[in-house]
Amino acid sequence: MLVRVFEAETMPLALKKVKEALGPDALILSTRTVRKGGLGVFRKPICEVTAAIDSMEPESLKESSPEPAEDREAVQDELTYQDLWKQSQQNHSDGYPSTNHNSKHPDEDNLKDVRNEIDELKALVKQLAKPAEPAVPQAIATPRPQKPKASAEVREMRLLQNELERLGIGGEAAAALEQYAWERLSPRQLGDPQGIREFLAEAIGRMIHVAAPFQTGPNRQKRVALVGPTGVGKTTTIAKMAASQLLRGVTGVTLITIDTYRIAAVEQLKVYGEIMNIPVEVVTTPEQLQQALKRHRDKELILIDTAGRSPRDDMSIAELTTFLETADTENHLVLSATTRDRELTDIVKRFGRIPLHSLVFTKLDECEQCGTVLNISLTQQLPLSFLTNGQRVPEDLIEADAEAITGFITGSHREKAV
Ligand SMILES: Nc1nc2c(ncn2[C@@H]2O[C@H](COP(=O)(O)OP(=O)(O)OP(=O)(O)O)[C@@H](O)[C@H]2O)c(=O)[nH]1
Ligand SMILES: [Mg+2]
Repeated sequence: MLVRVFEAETMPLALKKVKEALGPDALILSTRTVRKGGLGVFRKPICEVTAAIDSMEPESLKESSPEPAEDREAVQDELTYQDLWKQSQQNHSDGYPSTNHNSKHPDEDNLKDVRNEIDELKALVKQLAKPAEPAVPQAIATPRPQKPKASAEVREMRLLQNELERLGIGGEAAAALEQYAWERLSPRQLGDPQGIREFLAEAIGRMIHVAAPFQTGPNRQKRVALVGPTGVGKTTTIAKMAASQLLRGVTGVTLITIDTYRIAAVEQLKVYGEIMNIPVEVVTTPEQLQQALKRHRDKELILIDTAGRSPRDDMSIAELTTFLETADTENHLVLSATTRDRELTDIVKRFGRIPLHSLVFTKLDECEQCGTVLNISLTQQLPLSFLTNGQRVPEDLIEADAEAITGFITGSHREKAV
């Protein structure tokens, strides 16, 4: 096992050094911050990473056949960072370093290597003799972290990071995409705006998690409830869902509202019911809901509208939870894509006491950036079931489909619409 200590000004840079020197399979043994140079608190903090690698994968390194000299430069451009690392190891395994090997005796290099290794081992022993430094973040301490290896300070990633920022993709989603790019793309691809856009379209498509479409049938009733904050578009989305199912030939659709607070809200749903010629039930207690469900037990699809609740009103969310528990519904949380990520996270947390099936994002037409759809779905680990992008019923409803959502996130749906 080869053990080495790496130092850098920041942890991501130290990890980058590890990756470059030992490759992607390096095992991180420890990380810590030490102060070097200067006096007391003025000493500069340095990140120190001790990493090890089991072997240098000699078999995989020998796989590629030598290319003609004139092609080498072009091929080099296409290599990922991982490939470049493997190539550098191959140079070493040949026994002749790629530069200066004519001017020095090979033994001189070997001797230097041995000295370096002794120095590194000494440093490691010294470090192990000290009391362990606490609080190494788990993501860094684990050998194969899923989260960022790439960092804001890595120059080659700047273009990708700017694009992520432009699309409103942040947090975990951005970190995962950066890492994926770091592992897959060559420096040339990372520097090509068109290549970055194509990469993102493909990678986002893979990351998006969509809920299965409605499955209804004569003997398989589906009960769907829309819950969420006030004014996000629940009632409009219910109407869009009902209309689109009717257009697909689903015959038995019933709307139920448990929006017991406002006459106007009940009227809004009744108007939609009349236009579509489908029954609308208004219930004010869980018992009434049970009776309504019984009356419509032959229907294929029951869509339940609920009153918007403030995420701060725990009582009202608890009351809604009780209501829905008795009805065995599939609960979709409706969120406006115009809300900020931090607020959305809080809303999902507060509505999370209701067993949530998926997320519906509305008002995508009002957003400059739609990255929030990916950010929230990923961090909250909830699939997407529908998106809406306008007030028209039923046209402005998009059944969640990874390609369509990717189009909204990357903005390519706008290019297509032009
Ligand atoms: N731009 C845009 N407006 C929408 C969209 N969906 C709904 N709306 C509008 O948002 C407003 C509120 O819609 P509602 O369906 O009444 O919202 P709600 O969630 O039922 O509201 P409450 O019942 O009061 O909680 C209406 O003016 C809708 O036309 C959308 O996708 N885009
Ligand atoms: Mg409503």
